[in-house]
Amino acid sequence: MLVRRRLILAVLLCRDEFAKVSSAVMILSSIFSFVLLLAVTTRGVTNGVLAVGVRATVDDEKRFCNNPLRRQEWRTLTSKQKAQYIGAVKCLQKLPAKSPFKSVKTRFDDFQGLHINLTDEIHLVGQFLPWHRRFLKVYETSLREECGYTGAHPYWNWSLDVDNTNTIVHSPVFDPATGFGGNGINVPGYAGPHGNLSVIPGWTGGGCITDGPFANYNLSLGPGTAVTNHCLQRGFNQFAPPFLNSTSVANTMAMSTFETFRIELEGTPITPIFKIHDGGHLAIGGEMVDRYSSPGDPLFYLHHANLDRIWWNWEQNDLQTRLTDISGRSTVDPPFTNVTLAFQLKMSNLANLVTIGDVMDIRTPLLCYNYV
Ligand SMILES: [Cu+2]
Repeated sequence: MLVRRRLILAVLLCRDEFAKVSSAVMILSSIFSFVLLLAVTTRGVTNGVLAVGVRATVDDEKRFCNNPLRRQEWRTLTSKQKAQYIGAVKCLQKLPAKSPFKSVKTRFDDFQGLHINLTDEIHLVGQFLPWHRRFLKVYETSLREECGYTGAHPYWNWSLDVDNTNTIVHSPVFDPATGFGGNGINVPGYAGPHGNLSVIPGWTGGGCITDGPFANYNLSLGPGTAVTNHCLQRGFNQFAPPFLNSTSVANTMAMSTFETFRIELEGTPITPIFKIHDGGHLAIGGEMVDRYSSPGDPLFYLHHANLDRIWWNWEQNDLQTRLTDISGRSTVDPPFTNVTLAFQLKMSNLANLVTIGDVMDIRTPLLCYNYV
C-alpha cells in the first residue's frame, strides 16, 4: 500500500557526551509518495530491511546504533565477567565525586546522591521508567569509561529464583564469591531501615552484610536523606518474593497502555499491593527498601535493569504504538501536568539533559543496548 511518507534529512550533533558519537544522520524532511531512492545507511535496523523500492516504516526512519551492548542476566555471565563488573563498581566507589550533592565522596556516591536528591520527583510519576532508564545508562557508561568495564550492564531476573522456590535467598546474585554477598546480620525486631515497616511481615536480617565484596564498604549517604557513615545493610523479606514471580511479570506485560503498565509495574503506594518494582526493593530490604538511598546497594542497578528490560519487552509487543506511548503526572504533588515526550530527565552534572522521547527506544546511539 502506498502511503505518504514524511522524511527529513538532517545532521544532528549527538547530545550525549558519553556516547562518543560525533554525529548522526536523522530523517527529518518531507518527501511525499515516492519510491525510496535515497542511499541511506541503515545498519542496525531491526524491523525490516530498508531497500530501494521498499516503503519505509516509522521504525525504519529511526537511526539505530551499530553495536548495541548486550545486557545479560547475571547468572549467564562467566565468573570472570562477574568479577570484572564487581571490580568496576568497586572502582567507582574509590574515584572522587564530581557531583554537587552534599557529602558525596565517590563517583558511586554521585549516583546515589542524584537519586536521593530527585526521589520525590522521579517516582510515582510519568518519568519513573524513562528517568531510571537514563540513570542506568549513565551508570553503565561510567563503569565502562571510568573504570574499564568492557561488558554491558547485567540484570537480575528474580523470577528465575522465585518461580520454583518462593524465595530469593538462593539467588546467585547473593553469592559471596561471585556475587554481591548475602543478607545482613540478624537484628531482632528489624522492620525496615527506618523501623517503620512493621506492618509488613516476614523480615529477616536487617544489619550489615557480612560477606561478599561489599562487606566492608562504608556508605556516606543515607538512610533516607540523612548523611551518615554506615555499612551496607540488607534485610531479606520473606513476604515479598511472590510479587516477583513470572505471573506477576505476565500481569504487568498484559497492560495495554503505558498508563496502566507503569502503575502495575511500580507498585505501592499507587497500587494497593506490592508489584514487581517495589517487591524487588522489599525482598532485599535494608538500603534497598529505602526509596531515597536505595542506589547505595549495587544490586539496585541490577534490579532496575530488569525492570527496564520488562518495559522494553512491553514496548516491543507493539512498537508502532509504544515507542511514543507516555503518560503520567509530572510531579507527585499538584499542580501537575501530564508528562510528554518533551519532558526533560534531570541528571545534574552527571550527564546532559535529554528528554523522555530520547530514551523511548534503546536501539538509538544515545542508549545503544539490548537485552539477551
Ligand atoms: Cu528510584
